[in-house]
Amino acid sequence: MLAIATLLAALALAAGENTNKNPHFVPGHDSIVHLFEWKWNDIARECEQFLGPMGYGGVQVSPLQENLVINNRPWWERYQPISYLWTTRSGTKEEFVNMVARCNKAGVRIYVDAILNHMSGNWNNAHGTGNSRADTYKFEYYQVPYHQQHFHKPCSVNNYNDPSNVRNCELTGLHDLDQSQEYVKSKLLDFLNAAVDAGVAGFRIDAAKHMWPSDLNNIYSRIKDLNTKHGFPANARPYIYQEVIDYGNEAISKREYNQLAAVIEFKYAAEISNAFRGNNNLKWLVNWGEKWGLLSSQDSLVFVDNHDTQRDNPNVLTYKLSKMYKMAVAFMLAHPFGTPRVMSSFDFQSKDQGPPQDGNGNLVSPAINPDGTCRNGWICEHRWRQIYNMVRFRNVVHGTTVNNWWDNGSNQIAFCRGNSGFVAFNGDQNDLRTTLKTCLPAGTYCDVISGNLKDGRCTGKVVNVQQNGNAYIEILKGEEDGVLAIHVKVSFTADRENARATIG
Ligand code: LAG
Ligand code: CA
Repeated sequence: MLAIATLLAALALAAGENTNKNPHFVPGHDSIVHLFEWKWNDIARECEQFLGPMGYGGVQVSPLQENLVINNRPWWERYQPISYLWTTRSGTKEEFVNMVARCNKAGVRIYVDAILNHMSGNWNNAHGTGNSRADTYKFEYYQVPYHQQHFHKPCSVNNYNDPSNVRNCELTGLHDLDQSQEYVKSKLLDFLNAAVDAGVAGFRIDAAKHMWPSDLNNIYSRIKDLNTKHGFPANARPYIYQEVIDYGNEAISKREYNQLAAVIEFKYAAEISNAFRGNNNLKWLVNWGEKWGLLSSQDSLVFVDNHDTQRDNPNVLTYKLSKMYKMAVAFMLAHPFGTPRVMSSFDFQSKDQGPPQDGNGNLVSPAINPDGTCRNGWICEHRWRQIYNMVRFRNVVHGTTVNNWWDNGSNQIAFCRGNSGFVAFNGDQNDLRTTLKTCLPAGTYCDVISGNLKDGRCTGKVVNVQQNGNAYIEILKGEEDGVLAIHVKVSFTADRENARATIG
């Protein structure tokens, strides 16, 4: 009996059940989309109408906790908490609870962006999106309540060679909570546990680098198991991914945090943008993963751009450089490394510009065009065919490895995912026209980057795989996209006489 119990425990650990590293996707679903600044009601509808059917695994939502109202309503006001009430521009508590239930039912998990490090900066007449008040200069947050003694003495984070400075001082003037105090921990835990009760699957931990790993470890260990009423298995721990920006040149390392939970891999994002911008040959991606200094796959939440880097970091690819961006995102989704997060942005011209809103500061909902894309200022990268079809690809090839890597010695690369999928990239300034091994059964396949299968035919490129698994692959330098992807769920049977579409 004991042996069986030990074995079961070991299996659970291997599957990530008892760690904070399992995203708890519903089978047939994968990848997280960050619906930055979306309203809860709109997310609920998106889960039912688009994300669930397309096989997305989850949504990272904007912060749930009440924030300070700031003039001109920049997006970043949401990173200045004033209380733990669930009232924000995204909606009310009731709307949040309703959204989580509807998304779970649609097979889509919800992850909350949790701000545990700090409250607001100093502002006159501070009031919140739920009408809470604060005297920020006196560190009085009446609703929580927090008083001056719950915060570190103010000093500025200004020395990234000094862990105490980074963790005990104020990040850009934001009042820094002292998580070593039991009172502070209990307030944070009440907030996190209420979200677990509502059915969320986990949390992004904002500014994790600015908190002590020992304090975080204590907090994580006291979060409840996920709510079985929302379809989670018994004893399931929340998925936790920590924001630890580590490009390798500071005193604090991501390796102090991956013991506790998953970590957001900023080095992954930096290297991917660098390569797909043409600053590093794509052929080097042959050994993409830990050999590049990344954490292990299970420990890594991976991404191309996020809401900060798309504004602050000129080296990062974003929707604004769409051809290279789509190639980078397609590579992330095609490659098995890490848990991918797709960014879904609103259009912006300047760093501070807030999300689409009306004259009263209410968020404006995205509207959907006939072709499925968004308008009203919302970019909705997650609704771009080249991106949602690669989420589907990832689901279809789930459980396979990268095999039959091919490259031309520079920026044309291709690989198989088992015998289920094949993908090719052309990052060179010349055409790719060559016969490659696709590893797929003979048949006719639709390239899911240039089109879809519609009414029994491909709206984009057609790829004919021969009996030996080879196919002629063409990606011309001037094409809209530099990727081609095929998989077994968008194909015709090999017998052309009764060509029947498989849409599975
Ligand atoms: C994060 N991760 O650690 C978020 O991803 C990032 O978006 C947050 O910064 C930051 N940490 C704090 O949660 C954002 C903006 C900042 C903004 C801050 C607070 O990038 O620009 O600071 O949210 O709203 C703003 C002003 C500062 C000012 C500060 C305090 O830009 O000049 O000192 O507010 O009032
Ligand atoms: Ca801190």
